Order: sequence, then structure tokens, then C-alpha cells
Amino acid sequence: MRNLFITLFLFLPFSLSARELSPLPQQSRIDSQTISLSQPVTLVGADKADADAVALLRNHLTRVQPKGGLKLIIGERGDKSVKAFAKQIPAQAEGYFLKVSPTQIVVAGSDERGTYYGVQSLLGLMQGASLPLCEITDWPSVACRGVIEGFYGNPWSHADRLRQFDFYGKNKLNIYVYGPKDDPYHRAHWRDPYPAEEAQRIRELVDAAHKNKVQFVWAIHPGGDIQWNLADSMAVVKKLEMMYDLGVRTFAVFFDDIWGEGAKGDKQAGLLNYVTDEFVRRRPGVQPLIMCPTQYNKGWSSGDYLETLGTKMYPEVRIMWTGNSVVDMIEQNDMQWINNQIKRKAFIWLNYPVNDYCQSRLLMGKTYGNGLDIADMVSGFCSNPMEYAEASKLSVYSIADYTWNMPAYDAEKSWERAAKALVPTNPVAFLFFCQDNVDLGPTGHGLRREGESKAFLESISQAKDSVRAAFGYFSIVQSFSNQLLGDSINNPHLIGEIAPWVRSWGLLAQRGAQVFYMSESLNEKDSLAFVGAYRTYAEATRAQKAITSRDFEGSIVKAKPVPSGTVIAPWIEEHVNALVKEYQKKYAYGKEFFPVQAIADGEYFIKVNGRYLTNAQAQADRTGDRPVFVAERDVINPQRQQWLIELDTKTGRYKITNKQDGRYLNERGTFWADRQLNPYDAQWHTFLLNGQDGRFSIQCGGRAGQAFWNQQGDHLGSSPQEQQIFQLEAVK
Ligand code: LTM
Repeated sequence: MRNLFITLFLFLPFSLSARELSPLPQQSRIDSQTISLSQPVTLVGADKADADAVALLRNHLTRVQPKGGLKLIIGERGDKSVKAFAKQIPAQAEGYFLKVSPTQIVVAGSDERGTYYGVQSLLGLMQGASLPLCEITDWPSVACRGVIEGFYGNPWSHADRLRQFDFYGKNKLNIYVYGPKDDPYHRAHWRDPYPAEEAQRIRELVDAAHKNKVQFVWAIHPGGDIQWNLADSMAVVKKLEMMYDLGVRTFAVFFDDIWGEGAKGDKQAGLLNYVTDEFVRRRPGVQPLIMCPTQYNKGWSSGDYLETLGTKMYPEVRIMWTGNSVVDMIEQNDMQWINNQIKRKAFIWLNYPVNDYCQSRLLMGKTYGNGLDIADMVSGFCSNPMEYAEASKLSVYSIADYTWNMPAYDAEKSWERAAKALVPTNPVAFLFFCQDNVDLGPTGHGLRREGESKAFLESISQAKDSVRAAFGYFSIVQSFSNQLLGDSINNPHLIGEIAPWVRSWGLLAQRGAQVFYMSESLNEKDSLAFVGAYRTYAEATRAQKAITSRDFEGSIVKAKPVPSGTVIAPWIEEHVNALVKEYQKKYAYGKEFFPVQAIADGEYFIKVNGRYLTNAQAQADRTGDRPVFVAERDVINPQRQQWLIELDTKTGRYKITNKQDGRYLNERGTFWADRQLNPYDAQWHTFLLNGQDGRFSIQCGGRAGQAFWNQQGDHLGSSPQEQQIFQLEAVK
């Protein structure tokens, strides 16, 4: 038990100074002495100062009066109100000077955004009505800091986005790029206008973003079917004009993840120049374009594509870049290389914490690995988040911290502060949850994240009896899981979003606890207790597998949450397998409860003659499609070729589902969605695997007849006699 307390204490000391600001300011002195803002306050300069900053301030001051109270002077460089502080205002754009003294408060920005951020800092320091005496001189390291909603999967909801903008304002992020791959008006139907209702929502989003001093960038993705002619160039401008009418003032054009005609560098450069001439330079207030190239990372760059963009495209067009590979952290050498190619500073599209290519993992670890010396080498830095908007805030908080004050960024501390900011009344439970959801497992993109289940590993490594120590850890997890699921105080949107993962985490711990009971009963030669514990384990396993990440109508993602898939889940499985083996050597009782597995549960490629079985249609709610065989690995959407093969404990046969959308394959090798018409039925939809060493025939289960899967042309089919050998290759 001693180690259990050590484990818990590892998390308790993360003391959060109540007066700590985030993002960390460049220069600050914050005293312990405070003043009270419940006294009357008189605003000086409010008529000239940035209106959003003043509105924000007024929302938080209870007793503003025209004369005689505590003076709060506000304004930006050039305003009469802050003339006396001209020397203290930093020269950098978006900077501010904030001073709280017993007799007056000064918020002086180097520009409107600066004033707004000065007010955000002032509010960040307030606790109730108390405000510490302080002097802060602050400015951002990176000019454009924010988020690119650029993932595949369920786009964020309107409400998600509104909450994001509020969060960005508080965290001094100033840009949001709208580019969800599955919004048809962004990509597949880029020429078409938004229907009236959706257009109205975009208008509302633009307003809300601007109120929070966030540039709303709307991106178009025409490369899939664009024709390089005047008609389509005009179609792009026409669509951007429509978005301009909705209030958008910054635009992006994306060419990522396309092949063929659309991928030509000179044509893309020509289009960007055309749009700049015909639209950007003609319309008042429109900012230079941002473009995402087809070769957006070094691993995919070849020929003279990047150089063509660098030389032919107007220098004011900003070019996005994901690093040395699709999913990568960014370092100084990488920046030197790309900036040299494109003859401008790249605009970083960081593919973290996006999880559209590893959907069963929630990426809640610290945001680390980007160089602390690249601020001057980037024109912008945006994070591509998860489709889980609230959960993504954990990392986005750190992106804000990193891009605001890069040299001072401390990934671990920022992560802890983020947890405290997101779940203020129970940060320890939340952090415990986060540190069990860190790594993404093996994927085609290669990124791994360290530190998963650090507390678990520390508690078992120091213990004499690791199973007992793990049991202590699992007790904490079960308690924290219940606390988080029952949380009615902290952000309900966050709690609701992570609930499937939290439930799965609690069940994982319940399974883990059975390892201890099984081990104890084996020591005590109590076969009855052993089988009882095993059956509890199997029941919790079933319950865990039944959880899906998204249960709303029309979700295009239905992943199975896998908490601690790198550390704890394999630890438990390994121990259970070993204990069952040990048990079966000694006892016969309860044999029927233990499965005999031809193949371990896990993710596999299913191959015939080197060709990969692929979910080409990938639509969660469609039935009747057949998967196809393709020659290449899919590096963009690897989950389409990844098949979850798991023993169904009810039948002892195998259920086969596709990782992309969770659809299962039926007795004919056809996809069926798990819905009322033909719900999953273990008696029908499970298969026998006959063979060994990764080579198996796949035979339908009892009630569906005894047919075998086989290859029919490019498709999967079935035949009553012809046995085909499939290669089942574990996804590494
Ligand atoms: O990264 C880019 C430029 N494009 C896509 C993203 O839309 C996607 O979210 C990430 C991660 O899967 N990979 C891409 O290729």
C-alpha cells in the first residue's frame, strides 16, 4: 500500500500558484498583496480603447461609476489616456503593459489586440474580487497562433466552435482555420454555396471569433476535381466572395491529400495568384491567403514542386507545413530546410493532438517535442486537434502557452496547468485519466508519445509485489473514474465527451483488479474463487468492448476507446493469459469459461496474395458494401485496412470489424452497420479461423452455414466449398 500513496503523491505536489497566468507572460512581477475590485471603479479612456476589451472588462466589474472610484486607465498606443505609459508599452504587435497599484490600474496595449490581452491577463489574475498588485510587460513570440480544424471525421458542432473561440480569447490565441475534411462545402462540393441555415451559422461563428480577437479563416479544398481553367478559377473566387459576405476576411486554399491533375505546383501557384489579384487585393480588409500544398511535409516532397511554389506564388501567400512527415514535431533544422525551399517562413500545421488516424486513442498527454527556438522562423503555428473539441483543449492550452512565450515553455508544467484550468475542482482525477491516455500505439505515421501510465509503471516497479501494487492503482482508477463520471461541477461538455473513455478506463481497472483476485485464489488453491474472478474479468471485458466513442445519430466515427493501450491493457492481458494457463495446468473446473484462441485479439491486416482488404466506402451507417482488395498500404487512412479481430466470448468464434467505422462483416463478407435492421448477432456474425502461423481460412459461424470467405475479383465474397487462405498480419 505504501507505493500506492507514493503514486498518488506524485500527482498531488503539482501546486498551481493561484496567481499564475497562462500563457506565461514574458516579464512579470506578481505580488502577494492584493486590492479589491468590489470598490467603485472609474474607467479612463474606455471611449477610445478597443471596444471588445472594454466590453470584456465591464462584464467583470460590478461597480463602474463615472467619477471618483479606483482609476482603471485603458487604451492603446497613441491614445491620450495611456500617453504617460508610452515607454512601458512593448514595441511588439499584440503586446501590452499591465500595472496594478493600490491607487490605479493601467492596461495599455501596443494595439487593439494588445489591450484586449492586457484585460485577459487582468481577469486571469482576479480571484473573486481580489486582484494582486503586479506589473506585467508582455507580447507574443509567434504572430499567428491557433487551431486548424482540419481533421477527417465528425466536424465540430456549432456550440463546440463557439466555446473554442471563448477559450482562444482567454488563452491569447488569435487564429482559427476552418477546414473540416467532412464538411461537403469545404471539400467534396466546394463550388456550392452553404444552405441558408448553415451560412447563418458561419456568420455567427465569424462574429464570435472576432469578438474574441480570433481571425476566422475559411478554407476551400478544390483540388480533388478542379479543372485548371478560367471557369474553375472563377468558381473559387465566387465561393470566397460568398464567404466574404458572411463576414470572413481571411481565406485559405488547401491541396492536401489529393493526386493527379489537382496536385500540379505551377497550376496551384497560378490559382493562388489569380485569387490574390481578383479577390484579395480588391476587397477591403482581406488578409493575404494561406495555402496548404500537396507536398506538405518533407517525406512527401519530390521534384521541383516546393521550389515552384516558392518562386511562382506571390510572396505574401503563406504556405502550410507539417514537418518532416505528416505527423511530426517541428525543429529548427526542419524550418531552415522548408523556408529555404519556399522562400518564406512556413506556416505550421501541427498534426497533434489530431487522432483521426488512431481513432481508438484519446491524446491527452503533454504537448512536447517542438523546438523552443523556432519563433522567428514561422509565419504561424496552428494545431490540428481531435474531433473531441473539449478534450483537445488540454493540448490547445499548451499550444497557446508555447506560441506565446516559446523560450519559457515547459511542457510538463503547462500540461498540469491545463488540467487544473479544465477541471478546476478535481484536477488530480483528471490528470490521472490523462496520463493513462497518452500514446497512440503503432500507426503508419510513426509518432509515439512517451509517459503513458507513468504512475502505474512507477508504482509497480518499486513494489515487492507488483500485482498487489497494481491492485492499489486500479482501486484509485475506479474511484477517479466514478468521480469523473459523476462530476456535475466541472465543464459538462468535457465530461460528456470523455465519458466513453472514462467508462472504459473504469472497466479496465475492474479487469485489472481481477488479476489480483485470480492470483490470490491461485495461491490459496481456491479454484471456485479463481473462476469467479475470471468471469468478472470476462464480463468487464465484454462491457468495455461494447463502448463506442460516439453514440450520436449520424456519427461517421465509431471507435472503440482504448485507454492505456500501450501499458496497462497489455499488462492485464498478459497477466490474465498467464494466470489462466497456470490455472488450467492444475484444475479442470470451469474449463468452459476459458476461451481457446486461434489468434490473439487485436488489429490485423487481412491479405490475399499481398493485397490488402480495404474498407473503401467507409460510411458508418451504410449496409451492403463489400470491402475490396488493393495492392498498396493506405497511408492517409490506415484504419480502412485495419481489422479488429476479436474472440467473441459467447461463441468462441471471431468477430471482424473495420477500424474506420466499426462496421462488422457478415456471413457473405458484406458490411453491415450495427443497427436495428440487422443488428450484430454473435450466432450469425462470427467466424472460425482454421490454420496457424498467420495463415487461416475464414469460415462462417454455425447459424449462417459453413461457407468460406474468398476473393472474387477485387472484392471479398464467400463460397460454400472453396477454402481460401488469408494472411492475418498483426498491425505493428
Ligand atoms: O495534414 C494534413 C495537411 N492533411 C491531413 C489532415 O487532414 C489529417 O487530419 C492529418 C492526420 O490524419 N493528416 C493529413 O494528411
